[in-house]
Amino acid sequence: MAPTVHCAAIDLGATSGRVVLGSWSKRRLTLREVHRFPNALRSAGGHEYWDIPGLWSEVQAGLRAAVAALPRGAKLASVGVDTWGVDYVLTNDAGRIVFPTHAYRDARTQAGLAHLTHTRAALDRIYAATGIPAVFYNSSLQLAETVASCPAITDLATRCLFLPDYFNFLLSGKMANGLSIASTTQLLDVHGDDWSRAALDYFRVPPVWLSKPVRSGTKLGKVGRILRMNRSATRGSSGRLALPVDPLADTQVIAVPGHDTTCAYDAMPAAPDGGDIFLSSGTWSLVGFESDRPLLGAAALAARVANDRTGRGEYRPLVNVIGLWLLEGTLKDFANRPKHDAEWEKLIDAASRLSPFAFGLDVTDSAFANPPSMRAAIDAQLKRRGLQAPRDLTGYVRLICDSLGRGHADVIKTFAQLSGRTFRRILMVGGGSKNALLCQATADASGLPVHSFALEGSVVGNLANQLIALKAVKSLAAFRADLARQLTATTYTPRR
Ligand code: LFR
Repeated sequence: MAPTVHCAAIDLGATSGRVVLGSWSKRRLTLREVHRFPNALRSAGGHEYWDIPGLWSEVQAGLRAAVAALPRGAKLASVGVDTWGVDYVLTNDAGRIVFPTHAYRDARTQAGLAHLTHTRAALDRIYAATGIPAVFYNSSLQLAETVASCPAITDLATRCLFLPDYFNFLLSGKMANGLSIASTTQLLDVHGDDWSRAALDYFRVPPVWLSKPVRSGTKLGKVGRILRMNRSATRGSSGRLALPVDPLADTQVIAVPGHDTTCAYDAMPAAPDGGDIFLSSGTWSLVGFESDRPLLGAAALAARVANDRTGRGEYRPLVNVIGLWLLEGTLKDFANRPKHDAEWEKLIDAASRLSPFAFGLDVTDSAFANPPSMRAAIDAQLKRRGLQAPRDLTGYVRLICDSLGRGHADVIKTFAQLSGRTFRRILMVGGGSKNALLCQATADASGLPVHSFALEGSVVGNLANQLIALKAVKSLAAFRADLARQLTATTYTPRR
């Protein structure tokens, strides 16, 4: 019988991160969350940043916890990192950070975004070259702003490592850009698997900062070497320096799809006939499908279709809907965020019992990107439209979930029109797949059944890609078939 294979998934999200030990045995995946920690934007001087060293210390704590959770005598075969898209670390050749990492919600890209969207020819050219629409968070706009506002950076930096690339480097000592995360930048050639010269030139990004992206499954090196450098030696009673044992010395660092959304999509127990639309519901709602060709042209650009790539190079046209960021922001304003599942259920239940509003929010409103108060931003939109704001938190929850459901349905309709496909089911993973109101609203608005898997999709996809690289699983299709047998879906049937 094949031995159990143990892998660790490091999954960093904008609001929380986790390290999960995955154990694969008899074609079943067992998950054990060994470390979870909050993540947040850090503001200083009117800008937004990420605490990269802080995240690294959480990653290390998580790896130690994963090792501690292994059955006696077992080894950790590999580790893989996925993160949110677009953000990056600029380093020199030695890997030293030479510029602080801004968070993608920093308003610094607004001027570049306005310039690009008002220059029709450039907008069309960049979309034709990269398949990525102009959105405030794109790495392209962020890098352009960095180079323009701090020109000395072109002397200081020699490498641009996107977040999964950077953590892979800390773990393995190897610098590499990964394909799936590269496809979120608006700098990758949509027709190939290398950087787009046209886009690099337009945004003035030094090409030497980037290397040809590697595919998912690439083995980057062993964890041990770099962690050994980081472990602090302790002085024993004899006065001699003693290094703790290194249980990770044989652990491979495997490049999984570095983009969390790609991992989440890989975890979908999809039918092979292409009739499934995917919804990864978290901070963002990511609505898309898998395809062997990109969706390009004026209509796709107008619909803000992003032609992200899988770790294998295929396409997954997708639209970002604002997602649970709307709800999270509103909960913050009410200082009343549910603390555990039972409290969440109570709130969602109460909101489900309200009668629906006669109107929805325009979820594409750019005022929702990073407002000081989400509730105030919602109220301002409603006021502009001559509509009454909800009376209490329950009312906001109802309005937000129904509006997101409508937002999901609009995207699905556009995808059906643009691709000529007929979608038969919506597969849903991520935090929002536990939200019955959101699932039902999505089914009702789209007229399609929602199969919700209450699954941490990114973690599962991350582990799947490690298992494939380790040859413990034959292919993604084989993994999905096994996973489909293991999972039970809650199905929400459209009510009208
Ligand atoms: C989700 C996600 C989205 C990306 C957004 C910003 O976590 O990765 O796919 O568009 O974050 O990076």
